[in-house]
Amino acid sequence: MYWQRDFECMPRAEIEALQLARLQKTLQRVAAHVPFYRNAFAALKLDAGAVKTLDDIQRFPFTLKQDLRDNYPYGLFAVPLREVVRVHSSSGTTGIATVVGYTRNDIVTWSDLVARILCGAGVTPDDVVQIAFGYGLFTGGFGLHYGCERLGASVIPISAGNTRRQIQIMQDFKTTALVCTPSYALKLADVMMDMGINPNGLSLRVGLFGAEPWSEAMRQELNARLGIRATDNYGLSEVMGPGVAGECEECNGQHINEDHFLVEILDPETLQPVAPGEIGEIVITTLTKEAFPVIRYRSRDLARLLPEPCACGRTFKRITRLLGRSDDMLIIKGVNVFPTQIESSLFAIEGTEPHYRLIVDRENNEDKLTVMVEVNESIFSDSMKTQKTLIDAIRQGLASDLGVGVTVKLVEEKTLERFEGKASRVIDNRKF
Ligand code: DLL
Repeated sequence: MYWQRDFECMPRAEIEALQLARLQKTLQRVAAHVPFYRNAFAALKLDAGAVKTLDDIQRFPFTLKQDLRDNYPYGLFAVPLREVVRVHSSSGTTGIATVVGYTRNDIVTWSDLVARILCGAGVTPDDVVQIAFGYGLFTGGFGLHYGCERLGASVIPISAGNTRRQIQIMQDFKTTALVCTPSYALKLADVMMDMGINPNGLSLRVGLFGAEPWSEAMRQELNARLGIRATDNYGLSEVMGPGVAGECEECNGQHINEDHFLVEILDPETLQPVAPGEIGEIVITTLTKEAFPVIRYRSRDLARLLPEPCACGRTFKRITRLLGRSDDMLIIKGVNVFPTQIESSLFAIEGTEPHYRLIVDRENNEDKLTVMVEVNESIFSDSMKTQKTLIDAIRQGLASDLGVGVTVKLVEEKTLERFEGKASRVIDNRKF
């Protein structure tokens, strides 16, 4: 099922022609209206009007999160504030917030792009969609909300938190689609169990999860525990919010809304394109944004393009699920480790629960990674010998999957903090 078939299934040559026309327009608009871009282009003697091919984008400078901060709050807006109808902001964990704006047209586009993602995941106007993303400056709640209304589904704008009430409402209002972070979906599944509610007795059938990295193993867990088909969707506030890319019912990679975003996958070191299908950083240029266009925004997110066409009929390129942000990558004794890799390995081990924490220390000039993982009641109260066997299994599993030795600590079920928004599972105590 498609929301805007003419675009979503456009022949490749037409997509690229449309991208080029929109890119030319965007470059000219930012050069005319945003001093930051005008100056950056002038410094490199770039003529925004002289772009002839999509590859010409490679000559243009990058935009970094720091550039958004330096121009806080409205310095990169390409329209006067009177044309802006919505402002969102991402606080991040460090530094000042970044602020983004939307014109009335931007909101219409955004709603359509999110509707595409919902539709691709199998949501229809008959669905009752519970949005458990926070509503506020975060783009997740409002972004999904407008997309759902655009699609014509019935929206329950419950926002994040108040987990028992979420479940009560899910039961009473016959929610069929759940929208939240994958870690919150896991918490909902746990609390359902505590409340003695069998998810099979609910009406839930599909999950749209995003806003944080998660593993394929976590998808299988959520599918099994909630009786749903869990789909992945990707976006970032600097570029728009949710609606940049999302999975179709094939659940095998996220289609990029390429008529609105030009995506490059670059080697984060050399900043040159990686070979097709290799992992690299997602760099995005918006092609239609009015209030807040960005040129070559360095997301720091790592993924690879899936070159094969998708069975769903969409012609938009797909990215794999995200490996994570390059900032989240842990370097342990020189080995690069992503938290999602650890998650996948833990899932493969019988007896562990899908709740874990990663703690990194430096002792005697050596990195030390401690994996704290919850284990089920019976193992936790079992003999030292059983626990030691499990610890060894986890250590060996991680050593062979990651190529790095770790310390494993088993903790009792339900002792690690649960998340209602984006999970934060890594504590890095190293001083750099
Ligand atoms: O998280 C937008 C969003 C809301 C996307 C709801 C999907 C659903 P930010 O708060 O600006 O915006 O955070 C963006 O979150 O750069 C990624 O690192 C991460 N992220 C978003 N979606 C995914 C995903 C929203 N599906 C940052 N998988 C991005 C992995 C994701 N990471």
